[in-house]
Amino acid sequence: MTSPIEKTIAVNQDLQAEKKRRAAEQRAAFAARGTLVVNIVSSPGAGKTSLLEATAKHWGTSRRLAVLVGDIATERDADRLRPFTPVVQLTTGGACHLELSLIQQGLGQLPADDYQFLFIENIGNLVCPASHDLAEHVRVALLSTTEGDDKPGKYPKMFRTSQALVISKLDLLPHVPFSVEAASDDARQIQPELAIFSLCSLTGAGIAQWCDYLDAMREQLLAGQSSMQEIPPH
Ligand SMILES: Nc1nc2c(ncn2[C@@H]2O[C@H](COP(=O)(O)OP(=O)(O)OP(=O)(O)O)[C@@H](O)[C@H]2O)c(=O)[nH]1
Ligand SMILES: [Mg+2]
Repeated sequence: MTSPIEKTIAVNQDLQAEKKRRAAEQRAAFAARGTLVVNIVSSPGAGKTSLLEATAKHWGTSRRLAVLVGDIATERDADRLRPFTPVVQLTTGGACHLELSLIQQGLGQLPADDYQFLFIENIGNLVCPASHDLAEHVRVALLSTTEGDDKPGKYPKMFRTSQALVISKLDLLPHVPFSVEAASDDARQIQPELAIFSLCSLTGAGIAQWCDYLDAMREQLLAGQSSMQEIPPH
């Protein structure tokens, strides 16, 4: 006879398997439409919205992009992004991460479904969002120079499950004790394959290289390269 604990474990495993299946299905649907989905994660205030503003400004009308932006409360980030791109604000009312079901609701509120790039700005938090697959093709961890270069090792799951690390607020380097090399080495100890960029969203320094990376990732997606499917386990 199975014990209640065994039953609970079995139900949990079924739920996890179902979530995984749904995320894989949605990821394939995005790929079939030619949409590269980029999930940006960071602590609060690291510069996610600023990076999206800078990205949208850099590309202007040359790319079709849209943003689903998550927050616990307010439409403030959507208000900031609206002059540059179609955007839907997702508010969780308290939850510390976005889930795929909310992403799918947000998709229905976007004015089109043929974007080249769909950005998801996750809730500011280096812990919970690491455990939720939002059907993204690329997970980007953003770390700002004001947070300290020791953070990758302290929040390993976030960096292990990401494909790219963006070090932001580069303009503040002269004023803060932060080593780009130390942060990069720490992150690569956890995830050796990480692509790493340093930039400043306010001046635009490094934004062109970041945008080139996104273009290259979309090219890989369109070419159906298997590496795109290799999302590290969440
Ligand atoms: N000096 C400097 N400030 C920046 C840079 N990027 C963002 N900021 C500032 O950092 C603050 C937070 O930036 P946001 O873009 O709102 O950060 P966020 O990660 O979207 O914040 P949440 O959505 O609340 O988690 C703002 O005052 C920005 O102007 C940068 O490259 N350099
Ligand atoms: Mg924001």
